[in-house]
Amino acid sequence: MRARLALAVSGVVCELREVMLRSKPQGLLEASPKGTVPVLITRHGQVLDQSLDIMRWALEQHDPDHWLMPELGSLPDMQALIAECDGGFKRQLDRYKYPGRFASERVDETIEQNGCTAAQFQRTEGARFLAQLDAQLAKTSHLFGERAAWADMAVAPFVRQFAQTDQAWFDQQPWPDLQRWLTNWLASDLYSCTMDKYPPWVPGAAAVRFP
Ligand SMILES: N[C@@H](CCC(=O)N[C@@H](CS)C(=O)NCC(=O)O)C(=O)O
Repeated sequence: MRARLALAVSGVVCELREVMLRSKPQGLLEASPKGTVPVLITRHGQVLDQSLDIMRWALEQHDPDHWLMPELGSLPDMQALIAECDGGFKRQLDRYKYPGRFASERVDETIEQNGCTAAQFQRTEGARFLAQLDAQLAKTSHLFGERAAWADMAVAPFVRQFAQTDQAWFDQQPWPDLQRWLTNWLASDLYSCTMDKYPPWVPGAAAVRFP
């Protein structure tokens, strides 16, 4: 989603190959043995296999909406917020969303004493980052000013996942500005274009252009 957002806004056209994670094409694993998506191969053969690197690369080619030049703060400020998202918050999101996958992790005694599940504990931890975003969004309509920038687009997909894990709970939280920001993003054309579905790529398939 992150890669598609940046490619879409930049207008840098690529050949899109949809991957089913349970059946990864050999070419994907040859390009990037870690086998995660997204992967972007530039026309010079450079392999980018981190979504943030792909975003950055696309925006460095063409950044018509100035996502790399926020209205408030700087590029390093945005990077610091994205690092918080990709560090602690993503870890909490994964454990909240997929508690079964992390069931073998040691459950801290304090969680047990407080009578909450490990998933609820992670939700509470993740909520601190979301409250921080809400406070930032109370000042301006986007994270770094009145217009969207790179940090909004890098963080929003994970906030969406967190919200959708228990939408009723998320809707009840005292985060009106975060809720407004997420709702507006989910209603945007940019978001819709990242949600378009494509058939899984198979060798010899006709090239699919994106955006
Ligand atoms: N840090 C990487 C994480 C990429 C990642 O974990 N992608 C997931 C899908 S969203 C994946 O490919 N998982 C591999 C799998 O499930 O086999 C990035 O931001 O690009």
